[in-house]
Amino acid sequence: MSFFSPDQETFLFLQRVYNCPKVRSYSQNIYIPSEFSSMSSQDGPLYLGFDLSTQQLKAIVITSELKVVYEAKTDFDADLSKYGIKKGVHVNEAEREVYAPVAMWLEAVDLVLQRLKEKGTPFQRIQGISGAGQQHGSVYWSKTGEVLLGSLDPKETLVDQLSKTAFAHPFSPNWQDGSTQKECDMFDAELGSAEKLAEVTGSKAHHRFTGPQIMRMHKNHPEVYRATSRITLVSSFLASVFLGKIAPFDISDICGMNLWDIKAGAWSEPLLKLAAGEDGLDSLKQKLGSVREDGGGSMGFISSYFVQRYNFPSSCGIAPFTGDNPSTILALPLRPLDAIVSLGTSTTFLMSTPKYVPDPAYHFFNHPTTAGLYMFMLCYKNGGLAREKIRDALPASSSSPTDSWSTFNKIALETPPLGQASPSTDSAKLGLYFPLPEIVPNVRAGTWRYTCSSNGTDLQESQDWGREADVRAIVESQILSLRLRSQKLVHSPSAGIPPQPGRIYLVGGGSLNPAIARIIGDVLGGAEGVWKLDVGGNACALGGAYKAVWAMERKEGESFEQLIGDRWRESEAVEKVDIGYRGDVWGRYGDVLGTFEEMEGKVLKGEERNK
Ligand code: XUL
Repeated sequence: MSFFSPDQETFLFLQRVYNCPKVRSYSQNIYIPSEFSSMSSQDGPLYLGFDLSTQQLKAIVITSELKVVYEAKTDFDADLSKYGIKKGVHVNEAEREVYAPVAMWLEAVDLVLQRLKEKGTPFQRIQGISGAGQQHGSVYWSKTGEVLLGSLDPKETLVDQLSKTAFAHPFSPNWQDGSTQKECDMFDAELGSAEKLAEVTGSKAHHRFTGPQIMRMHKNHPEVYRATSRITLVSSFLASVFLGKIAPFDISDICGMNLWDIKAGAWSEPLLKLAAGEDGLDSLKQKLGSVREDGGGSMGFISSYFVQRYNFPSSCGIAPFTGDNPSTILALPLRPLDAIVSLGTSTTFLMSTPKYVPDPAYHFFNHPTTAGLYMFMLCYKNGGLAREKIRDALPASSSSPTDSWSTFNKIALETPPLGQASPSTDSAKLGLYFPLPEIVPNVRAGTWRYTCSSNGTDLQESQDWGREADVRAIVESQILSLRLRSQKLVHSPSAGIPPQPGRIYLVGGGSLNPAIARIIGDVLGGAEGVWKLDVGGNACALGGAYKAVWAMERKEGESFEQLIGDRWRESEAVEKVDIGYRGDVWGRYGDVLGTFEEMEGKVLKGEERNK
């Protein structure tokens, strides 16, 4: 087994970014900055963070000391069903199109601010705003839109003033859209291969990525493309509304477009040309506009619309808004080697890392605040729903009929690792459970079961092994996939401990499940344990609010990790739910990790045959 330790350059870089004892020793983290400790919470500055997600617009107001003081949300289905959406979007099954009405988002902004006002939010104290948008979605602004943004009448709503003429297209293609297969094939081919595209832009081509979406818009609706004066992402759309002019792209969210050359720090001209078709490179360059390298600071003061309508101070700064995943890693002072596992409907795995090792199976983005760091992301389609399917096939528990997970959890914890009561005689069970077509790896929907020996040899396809054995096998298989794909990014956290994450933080619905936490510890390790991040489903909006604090209050050269690390109160935000690394069991999963990859390879080969 090879043990990676950070090279000298990486070590010095990390020391600079994290040069803060409070970050290294979270448990002593009860510091309140002296300049604020004398102020009562009645008069200090406040910061506002947004999350414009698929189904809701959430807003969260915090103090300089990171204390949450007000929260409100607009729920699209509950509050704005007049737009005819379901779960926040329209779906055109025939074309696999998924899109959201931009007017609905504008209406949601006034509604959420109205709700904050009704809760008594002292808008006059808000000194900075930042936030997040669902990634990849694009908004097509007209020339009139740019002008209108800067001259809004505070007596009228945003939607009344902007929805009719400010956009060249009334909808924003959504990240769930699957309509761009042809465009993706052309993107993957343009630089030579999917591997090359991933190397340059951080990801191979994906249906939802903005470049293929713009290309399809240009092809199918050239009149929309030509009437578009500016294109924003969802993050820079929301920032633009608050800024009163089109905001530049954020340096992290831009990596979700398949258009940005990460290493060169510039647009990839061949890819822009491809998307712009016969309208040419310059047409798209103009529509995209500039990119802001700094994730902090202020892009300008808040639009007078909000000053007059809601009483924001005219000195309130607008910091860059970023994507929802980059914003989630800002909900705590995440250190390199620490990982966030988001266990929602789908599974997302996030790490902040100084290493750039792109691969078509995953995503790299620039880190949203810290130059030289990257965000690594794995984004699965199958997660909670796949586990629920296995759960629902089990008999209901008579002892705790109200806890739908009790039978599943009991079986998961009582089943030995890899389903082997005796590792020397029993075969290890490995499965893949994808009720939805998966992207990691890229295979159609299906279930596959294999066995192998404890040392990973003798991989054999297996028959159905019964509902009970599927329980532990599905959780193990989801976590083995995370371990397989993150292994190049981790190094040994301390002498004698093999390469693995430091802390593993769980967020989302599945984070409440003790059996999953335990199996994560067994399979993935976590030298400093498995933790539940307890921020009430608001990690992303909270990350936006923390970003606003850092953006406005940072001292020269002060990193996000230093500033937030100093103010973050661990005991109020996280709870240890498993000890994490246990050498023996972790080693057993290591012995079959290569075989797990071999099994995926076999399934992928079968996929080729089925095409
Ligand atoms: C990430 C992705 C989703 C969206 C919406 O690539 O598509 O996570 O950001 O949450």
